[in-house]
Amino acid sequence: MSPGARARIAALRTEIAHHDYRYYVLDDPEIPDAEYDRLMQELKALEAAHPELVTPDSPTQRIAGAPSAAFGEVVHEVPMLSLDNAFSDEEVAAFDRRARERLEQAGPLEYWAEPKLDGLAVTAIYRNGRLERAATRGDGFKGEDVTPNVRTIRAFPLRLRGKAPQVLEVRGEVFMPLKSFERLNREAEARSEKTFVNPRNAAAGSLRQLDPRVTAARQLRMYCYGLGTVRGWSPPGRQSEMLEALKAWGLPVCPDSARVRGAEGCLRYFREMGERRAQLAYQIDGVVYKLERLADQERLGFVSRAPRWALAHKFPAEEAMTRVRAIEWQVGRTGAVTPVARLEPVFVGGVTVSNVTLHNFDEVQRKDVRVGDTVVIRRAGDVIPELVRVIPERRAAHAAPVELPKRCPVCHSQVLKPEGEAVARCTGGFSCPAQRQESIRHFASRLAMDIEGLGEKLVAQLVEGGLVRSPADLYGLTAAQLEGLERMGEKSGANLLEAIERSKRTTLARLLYALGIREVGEATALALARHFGDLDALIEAARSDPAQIEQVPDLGPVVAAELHAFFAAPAHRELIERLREAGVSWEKLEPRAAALPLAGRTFVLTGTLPGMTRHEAQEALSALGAKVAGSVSKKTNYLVAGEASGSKLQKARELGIPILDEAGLRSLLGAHRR
Ligand code: D41
Repeated sequence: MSPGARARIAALRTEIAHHDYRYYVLDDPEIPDAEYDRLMQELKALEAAHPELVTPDSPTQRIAGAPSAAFGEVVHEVPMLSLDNAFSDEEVAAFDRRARERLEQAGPLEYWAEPKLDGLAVTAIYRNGRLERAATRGDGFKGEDVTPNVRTIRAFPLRLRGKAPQVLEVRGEVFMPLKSFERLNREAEARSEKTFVNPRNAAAGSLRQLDPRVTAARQLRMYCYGLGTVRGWSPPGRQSEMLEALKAWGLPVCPDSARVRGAEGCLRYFREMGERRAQLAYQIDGVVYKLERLADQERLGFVSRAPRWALAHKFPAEEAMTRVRAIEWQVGRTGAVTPVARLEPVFVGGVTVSNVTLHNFDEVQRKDVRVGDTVVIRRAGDVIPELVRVIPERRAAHAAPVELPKRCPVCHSQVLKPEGEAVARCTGGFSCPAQRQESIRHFASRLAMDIEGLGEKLVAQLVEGGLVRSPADLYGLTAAQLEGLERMGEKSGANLLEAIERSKRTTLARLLYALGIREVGEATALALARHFGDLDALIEAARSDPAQIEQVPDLGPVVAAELHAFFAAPAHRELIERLREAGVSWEKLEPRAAALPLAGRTFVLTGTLPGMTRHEAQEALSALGAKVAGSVSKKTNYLVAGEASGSKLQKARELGIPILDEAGLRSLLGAHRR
């Protein structure tokens, strides 16, 4: 036996005991659940390889959850089982196959599928219809008596409706809806009190209160999913019927559960809930499948602590722990100097994350992120990964606070952060290669001059090689110059020159947007173009009478000031001259042209479009005057649905609202865009 294993086992046990204490006693976990699970898995594996080292006090030998001495102990007459976990489709298929084999069933089995609520399991005993006692699950055999607290939860009826059995023990999950959780944390923050890291800990913390009045104020909910001891009633033969009976007695059950067929039906339900997850009022961490027929459940029975007839299918963990390797500063098109944390790559929410933006220096200070820190990274759904918090317990003694660089990491010009503003900026302007590169990339981008094939890497090469300093230089590039670039063949060089040539015929709105004037997004550029009709009229107004710009619908003094400053700079006027000389041209419009083509129309976006970000779609639509709303209603004119569209798509179908895919959206935009 290796002495390393013995030491590691001891270290893991100590560490797990520490986290059990933080989690169960203090309600204040230090690390994400996935990290705790990893420690437990490692310990289990080591003990499996060295059975002689297993001791009765190892955390693997019990499910943690020592009842706190403050609460009375309740022994569960029928133990509260745990659930086996699956993390992949294959595991679900294997679960279904085993069940079919044991039941000797050839056809598909019926399952009851329900969301796996992220709360805490509670059991409640009704005697002759009255709530007598409620307890937490604890270790499955004994839990804590939380009767006075549970009595305050309005979701728990104090009396059952109708004719109730002599004894009815119901089991379910107590949880805190997301809205209540957010409100609780907002209020705690306002009072400078500690906040809860997630709704489950908030629910646990609220239920395990010595003062039930605190519980009463916390808006806890419960959904029932099972039974314990029952006397004077024979439960019906199906899971769904059993839940119907509970409902009839006035007990809350989850409305989002469904009957499904076979492993395929289970997996379809899993994906559907994955899509709906972000819109649910409560937090879930997966779904649970249960054999629908009670007779089948009884035949399968259970192994050690978990039934063979149920399975929890978990979503990939949304939070994971990793280390900050470095904090770097990136310089954007407008000179904004943005901190980015470089991470030890970590798998979270289904992807590997190695960078997260920290947005700005204030954010770095607020979160107090330092190089070398252990941090929690979160990636929920398709949302951009974020750094949630630092784990201060794991900080090295010598870690120094991050400072805002005094000089631009690219051009070494001064970095300034005006008082009261969050954004620090490089003052190098067009002399800064980073700003140059970003503004050229923006100039060429799809919604700007739309130069196909001029991507990030190519722009970097052109700028670094000194071939392009200003967007106008693009129009002077030659085949010979392009030939010298990496990965640039004769054909792709010719294609690029052709794309550059094509971009010369453009619209005023595109050109204005392409110039990258601060505060001038696509919608503003279009409004300006329509209002002024031509560039010279706009420049004249911006320079001599910026108040005229405020005449444009929806534009105010901020845009006016930015336009004034932009066109006052000789370098910018020279750029425009050079673009014109190179042959960039656009059609003059009648000033103050008619209302925008999509004015008065409301669009809703859902799911991901394959070739367009949500932001791009939104900008393009609002540039044409359309309103983009967040939810589908009778007032919605079109739903734009990408991949993985969920409940919005369903609702739009129900309401008979026209549905566009990306191609449909593009043709609609194309029909109106000049
Ligand atoms: O929503 C849940 N968290 C949930 C938990 C659920 N929907 N069903 C569950 N079913 C069971 C069995 C099958 C053992 C009656 C559960 C749990 N157990 C459970 N909760 C905590 C430990 C086990």
